[in-house]
Amino acid sequence: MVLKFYAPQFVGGGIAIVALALAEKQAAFEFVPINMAVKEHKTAEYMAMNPFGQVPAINDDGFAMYESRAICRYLDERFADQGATLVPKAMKERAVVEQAISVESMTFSPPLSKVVGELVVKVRRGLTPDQALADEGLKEISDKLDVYEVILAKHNYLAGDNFTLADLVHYAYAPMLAEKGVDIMTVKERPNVARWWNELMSRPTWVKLKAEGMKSTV
Ligand SMILES: N[C@@H](CCC(=O)N[C@@H](CS)C(=O)NCC(=O)O)C(=O)O
Repeated sequence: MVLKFYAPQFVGGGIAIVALALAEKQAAFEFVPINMAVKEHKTAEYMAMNPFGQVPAINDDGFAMYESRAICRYLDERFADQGATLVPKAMKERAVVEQAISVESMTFSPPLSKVVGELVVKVRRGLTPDQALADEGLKEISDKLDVYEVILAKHNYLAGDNFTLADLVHYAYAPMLAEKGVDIMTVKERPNVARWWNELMSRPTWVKLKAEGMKSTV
């Protein structure tokens, strides 16, 4: 049975990175749209796959899992012989990728998702954003990006000269801010971050996903 991908028709957050990983792996899958407005992610059937009642989730012939980064790692092994290699097999190369993913999930994403919560989600819901909270988050991200600038001066991508899952996880939130006119990724003070980010934003799989949205491949 073909792998099922459960998510709303929205390219953002963990949903975006799983959708992009599927595209990078050239994986066959069925997209199952989840309507969050009517709480389809809280039904007993859905929560049997993800007891946290959150999107995204996958079901690979009876093997269900959630947590976007964990799903991406699974997809990389599940479709090992096709598409891009997201996590290298060699121990030290893999360790460097995992190191960069830890930085993203522990220190980059938390302030970024806080800023997205204020400047994107609240605005979408007609609520007033807390600008002080957003500014605090932006300062934290800016400090991280200063270090990314040092790293990206040494090699093309975050974990070496190849695109890996370490880069892919960064598609979760930063594009959502850019769509609201908040540019933190391509400022001229960080030319290597800007080069890296512009390259990520023009990666063909991403351009296609943004243009076409989520679509089954079977
Ligand atoms: N760490 C999880 C986060 C999942 C998550 O926060 N999903 C949000 C949408 S982006 C959600 O389902 N929110 C609805 C809810 O929590 O009820 C992942 O990376 O998959």
